[in-house]
Amino acid sequence: MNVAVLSGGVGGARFLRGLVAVVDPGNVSIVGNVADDIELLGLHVSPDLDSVLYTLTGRSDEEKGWGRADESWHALETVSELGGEDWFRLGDRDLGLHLVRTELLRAGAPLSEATGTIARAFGLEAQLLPATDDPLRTLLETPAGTFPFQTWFVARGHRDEVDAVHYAGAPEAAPAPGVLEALRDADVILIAPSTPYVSIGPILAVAEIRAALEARTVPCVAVSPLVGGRAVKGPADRMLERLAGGTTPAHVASCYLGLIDALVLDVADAPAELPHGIRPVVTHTLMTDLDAARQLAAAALDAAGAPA
Ligand code: FO1
Repeated sequence: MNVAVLSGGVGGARFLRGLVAVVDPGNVSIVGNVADDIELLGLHVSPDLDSVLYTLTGRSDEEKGWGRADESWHALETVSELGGEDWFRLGDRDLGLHLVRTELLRAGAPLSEATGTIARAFGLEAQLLPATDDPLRTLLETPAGTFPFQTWFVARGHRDEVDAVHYAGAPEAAPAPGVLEALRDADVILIAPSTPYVSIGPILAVAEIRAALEARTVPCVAVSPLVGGRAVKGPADRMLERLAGGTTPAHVASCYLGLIDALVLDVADAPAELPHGIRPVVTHTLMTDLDAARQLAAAALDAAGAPA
């Protein structure tokens, strides 16, 4: 059974770790968000792809959910001493990956090729695909101004309320090689429990990816990132409140109209009435450990009529 998953960073990575425990990782294709990528200290950083890569290859910092386990920060200390940009914390081990990725990109490789090279070297069994090789960036319009994603999220601690989200570059962005094939060959398509506006939204802003989902002939199931109307971590609840008008499962589903057949939601959010015939599937969605993530992935596959 082939499974294609649209995924953001931390929450998506945790879900994917459960998924590859219940289906053959070789049959899993991950379409990852790249709209919060950032150029920093001359390096190209792809936080969401890296969170997935580190998590699935056992290298991630479990507590933070991003960056490497057993990390040290000597390079960043030097950056600070020299008055360089140190607000976005790049650890020594993490920096090694950014050096290699940036070198590959400078030599002319598209991001998808660089990602494939790095993923193979790290022993990733699933296929990790950036949604696009083209420049695609999330911009947050707030009362304090319009900010690139990491400026809003990290530098400003996502304190500013968001009035609108823009995906710069989306009209010109084409799916990266392999993305449409993965969606076409999938028996099931899943949308990971990532923030709809800033993690999944940019992937769906690539017109050919959205069209592929609209034209799907196989089930597509999304997993809500909310538990009891609250985000487990991050700004998903505040964004849904402000941009969709609330944080019920119906508000989450409204982000995926025409794209999903079922929404997996937490017991704390049940019962739920969903629009457009989207089927609610109620389970425990909090991924406290690997077993919980495995059960959530199994529930999503079950909801798609494709039990693991
Ligand atoms: N998140 C933070 O809150 N602060 C950081 O300094 C930070 C650095 C960082 C470095 C590499 C990386 O891959 C991720 C990093 N993140 C950091 C997480 C990142 O901002 C978010 O996880 C995603 O972009 C949101 O999905």
